[in-house]
Amino acid sequence: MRTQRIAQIVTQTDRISADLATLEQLELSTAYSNYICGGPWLSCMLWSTDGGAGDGVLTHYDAGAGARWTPHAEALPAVRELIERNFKVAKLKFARLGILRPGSVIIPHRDLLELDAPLHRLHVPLATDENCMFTERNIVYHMRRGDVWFLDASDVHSVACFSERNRVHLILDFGDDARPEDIMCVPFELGAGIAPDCVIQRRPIRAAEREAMLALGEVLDERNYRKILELVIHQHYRADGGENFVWNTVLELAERSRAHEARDKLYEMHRYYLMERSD
Ligand code: YCP
Ligand code: CO
Repeated sequence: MRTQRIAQIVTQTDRISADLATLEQLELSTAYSNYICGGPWLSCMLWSTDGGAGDGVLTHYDAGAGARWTPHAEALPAVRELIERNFKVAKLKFARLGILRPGSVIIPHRDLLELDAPLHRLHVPLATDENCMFTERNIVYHMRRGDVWFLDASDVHSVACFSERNRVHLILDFGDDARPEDIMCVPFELGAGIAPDCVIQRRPIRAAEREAMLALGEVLDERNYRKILELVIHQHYRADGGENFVWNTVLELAERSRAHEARDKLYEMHRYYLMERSD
């Protein structure tokens, strides 16, 4: 199934706002923060395959123990009700809240590489604004509050939170065997992909900007390679540099540089985020 908005639901209520305030008080997981530049990725597991809140890493939960609510769900009753009212939990494996802090970006990556069986992933933005952006391949788009999105997480994606406030998404993972009627309480139509009204148009990148990025190879070293990657990701959200701009640019600037240690680290990261990983 391709990435697309499949429905819209009510997410803006005082009780949800109260839950989002409570969320700040809970002990959150920092798992997957290595995917982020400029801050942590915080998550709160609400439903898992073994009922434990766990450490937030999907491969660390017991797959056959009986999926159910975690203790965190009790602290967030409105979010729990939102899930129960709109989604069918029979094939639900994980439900979690993911928080991205202002100024953070997610490195372009593919998910699920480390899982034995693929998942069907949905995103429901609970707190977001027009300065929060998603990228799939080279399409930059908004997921608006109250939208329910199906996300093909096996495709390369990236995120930016340039809002002044936290971006909070509810992320639901259903088993590979879930059919559309096993996912939502109301039937939904599958469409053709990311609707044009969600897409953010970027101007083409200027040649001088591209050169400026590649010239960063001159200062690249083993201390700043993540910062340089972050800068290139920021540029991708400003202007369209073409398919695979971020990874092509960092690997090319690394090739041009004499910083062999940093170059090798970037190649290792590229492999981990896009091709192969076991954890
Ligand atoms: C995402 N993928 O793309 C998640 C968040 C990193 C892995 C954390 O939203
Ligand atoms: Co992801």
